[in-house]
Amino acid sequence: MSDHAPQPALACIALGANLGDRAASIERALAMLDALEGVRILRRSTLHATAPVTRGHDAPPQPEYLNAAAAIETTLQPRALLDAMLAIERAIGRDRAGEERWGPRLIDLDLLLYADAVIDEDGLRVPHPRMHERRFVLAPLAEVAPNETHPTLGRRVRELLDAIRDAESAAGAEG
Ligand code: A4P
Ligand code: MG
Repeated sequence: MSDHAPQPALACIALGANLGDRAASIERALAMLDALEGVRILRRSTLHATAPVTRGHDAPPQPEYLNAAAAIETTLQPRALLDAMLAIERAIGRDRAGEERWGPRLIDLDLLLYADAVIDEDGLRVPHPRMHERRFVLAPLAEVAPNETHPTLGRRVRELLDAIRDAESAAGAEG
């Protein structure tokens, strides 16, 4: 009998852009993801216009972002998937050496979730360590994977998004 193909895993990816033709960069990144051997996009979100989040960071003023998310099925292992994502960022023209952290970018791809994996290695952390506190990540993600459970917080994506909304409206009510 021949080798079994590896069982595909469900993974979730965030996309963000705030320079250049942002929608085109996101569409191109999605097309390149789907074209990868061992990756199939199951669902993609709409494009969300979001104010740049720079809270707590000494960052210069930035243009508005477009953010999106995709749910994929993949036979790539997490490290190989992240490497492929970083290659897509480079292909779309992101020059990491020439940009500041938290600064504007042509395209940013973050690996949010990979099945129920919890990974904390050099250059690879899954779930993405800041995903649960970011509306610009969770709102698109909730369109494509509302019932995925964050493996360390034990809460579904839509519950994480609701928690942010509640916190924001409580803060708004305080004035
Ligand atoms: N890395 C480790 N784990 C991961 C992972 N799960 N996904 C490593 C992606 N990368 C991961 O990434 C730095 C290194 O993290 C990668 O080389 C990879 O080996 P990066 O994308 O260059 O770093 P960054 O994006 O400058 O910093 P950071 O902290 O990842 O920023 P974020 O979290 O990507 O946030 N506001 C709005 N409205 N919308 C946005 O999209 N994005 C950011 C950047 C800030 N504000 C924003 C938005
Ligand atoms: Mg990033």
